This record gives sequence, structure tokens and C-alpha cells, in this order.
Amino acid sequence: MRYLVTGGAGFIGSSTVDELVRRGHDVVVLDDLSSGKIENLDKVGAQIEVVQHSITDLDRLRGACRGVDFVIHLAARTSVPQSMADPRDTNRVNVDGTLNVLVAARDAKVKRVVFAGSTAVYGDTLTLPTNESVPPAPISPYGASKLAGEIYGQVFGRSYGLEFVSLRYFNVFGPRQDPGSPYSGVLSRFHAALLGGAQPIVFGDGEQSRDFVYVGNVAEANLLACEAKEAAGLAINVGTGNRYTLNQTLALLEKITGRPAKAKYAPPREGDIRDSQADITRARDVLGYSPRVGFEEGLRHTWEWFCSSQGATSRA
Ligand code: UD2
Repeated sequence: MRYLVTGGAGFIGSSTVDELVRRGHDVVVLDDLSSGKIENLDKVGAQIEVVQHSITDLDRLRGACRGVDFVIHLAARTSVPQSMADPRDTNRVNVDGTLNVLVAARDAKVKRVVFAGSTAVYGDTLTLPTNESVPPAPISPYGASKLAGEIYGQVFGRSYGLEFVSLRYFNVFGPRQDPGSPYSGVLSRFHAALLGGAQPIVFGDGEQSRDFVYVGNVAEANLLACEAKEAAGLAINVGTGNRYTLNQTLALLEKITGRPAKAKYAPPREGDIRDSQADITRARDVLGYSPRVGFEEGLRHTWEWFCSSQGATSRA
């Protein structure tokens, strides 16, 4: 089978590409390298095609879609604060860009598009664990853009018969997550701090919790979503069904790394949600997904990666 992975040089994209190559598929990556890095594809570079363009360029997308069976569409602006500062830029990439992907996939007669949705569509819901029937109520332009992408995809299913699945990722962590900005995923920040001998910073009291899902599990969900018959048209949570507080996580990291992980507490971040936890019943039932790499094991892999790639972490 031939797969197009948009955003394939990114953190989640490159893990997905690794898994596709491991299974012997043909892979085309389309990535403008605005946040992805070509080094993320070093291991598989010789076995894949890379097109360095943005999803905002419909003509290039059409070219990249030729002969493709499945599109895994991960290219996006991923930062919530960035979307607050410049909502039009987030819309241009996440909404207009997604519409381009759908048009190109429809015209190339692609079998199915799998889309990187987000827990951000739920906003600050009080229903925990959160299942997919909780009404979306995003609280950021980023969340709105992910919901718009999802709705467009479902409309392309109903209007043109293009199969579409939205995977609502929870807090993804693992190797290749870039700790380089204050808004990078918290676990990449914690790892980089411990490696550099710095104190991890916790915004708030550290009792906020997240459903942290290892990137390898997410890559597997992406592949399952291409094939699972009943998934077409659905939004599906991809998390673990568990949640850990930041304080619990630091205690685990101290045990795993053998380094002191005493936090420096700072005022809470504006707009932070308190708790997040996925109900993954639908992913289990429809995709046959289960988060095979557990939290501690995922943290171990992540720590090993940070230790072996000091260069990436020195920018943190
Ligand atoms: C996640 C997603 C975001 C969006 C959102 C929807 C990531 C990186 N972000 O945001 O894209 O889907 O969920 O709700 O997955 N924190 C610290 N110290 C740090 C960095 C963060 O204490 O150095 C805290 C932060 O204030 C928050 C928690 O850690 O309470 C998680 O922060 P995050 O930026 O990793 O992810 P989140 O849940 O805000």
C-alpha cells in the first residue's frame, strides 16, 4: 500500500513513518519543515520520498496524492498559545490546508484520510473520562481549527464519499518531541530540564492531570484507523484512559532517571485546563487499539532518547 503522511517529518509523523516503513509500505512525506525536522527521518530516508512543501499549496498536494491509497494528515500548527496570538495563521494551515488535503485526496480517489484531531475540541469539559459524545466546545482558535477540520472531513464523506477518520489525540509524548519552546509538551520540558541539571518548572500546584499517551501508541492508532472498517466517519479518542498529575510524573521520572526531580513551582498558566482523561472505549471497539506501551515504559524510552540526542535538548 502507498501512504502519504503530511507532517511526516514531525514528532508524531516521523514515528508513524517509521512504523509504515517497518511494515513494508511505500511512503511519501509532505512537510514544509516549519516545525518538522528532516533529521527525524534519518533512519528511513533512503526508503521514502520526501516532498518539501506546505499543505497550503494545492498543486503540490495533488502531485503527492497520485497513486496513494491512504493519507495520514498530521501537518498542522500545533500550538494553542500561537493560535491565540495569530488565529488567522492557524486557520490558514489547519483549516484551509486541511480542505486542500481533502480536495486532493478526493480527486486522487484515495481510499481514506486519517486526520490528527485533538482533545482541544472538548475545551474545559468536566466529564471525565471524556467520551466522544461530549459536545465539542473548544476554547481556543486551535481547538476551533481542529473541530473545523473534523467537520470538513465528515462532510467530504457525506458529500463525495471520501472516507475520513478523525483521531482526537490527548497529550502525546515521546522521542523527538521538541522541548525548545515554553509551550512545548510538558514531558519534553521535564526531560530536558533533568538532562541539563535544571529544576523542572511546574505551573500551578502540580496536581493538574493529563492523559499522557506514548507516541508509539499513537502511530499504531494512525495505522489501525486506515484499515478499520467501522471507523469511517467517526471521531475517536486516542489516549490511554488513565491520567497522572505532574507531581506523580516527576516522582516517576526521579525513579527512572536517578536524577533529582524537585520542581520549581510557578504561577498557573492562564487558560490551563485542570484534568484530562480519555474514554478509549471507541478506539478499543472500533480500531482494536490498546495503548501497548505503558506510561512508565514510555518515559523510559523518552529518557533514553533524550540522553542519546543531547544536541536537540541543548536548545531547550
Ligand atoms: C495540550 C496540547 C495542546 C491542546 C491542549 C488541549 C501538547 C503539547 N499540547 O495542552 O495542543 O491539544 O492539550 O487541551 O500536548 N506545564 C508545566 N511546566 C512546563 C510546561 C507545562 O507545569 O514546563 C504544565 C501546563 O501548565 C499544563 C500541563 O503542564 O498544566 C500540560 O501542559 P502541555 O503544554 O504539555 O499540554 P496542555 O495540556 O496544556
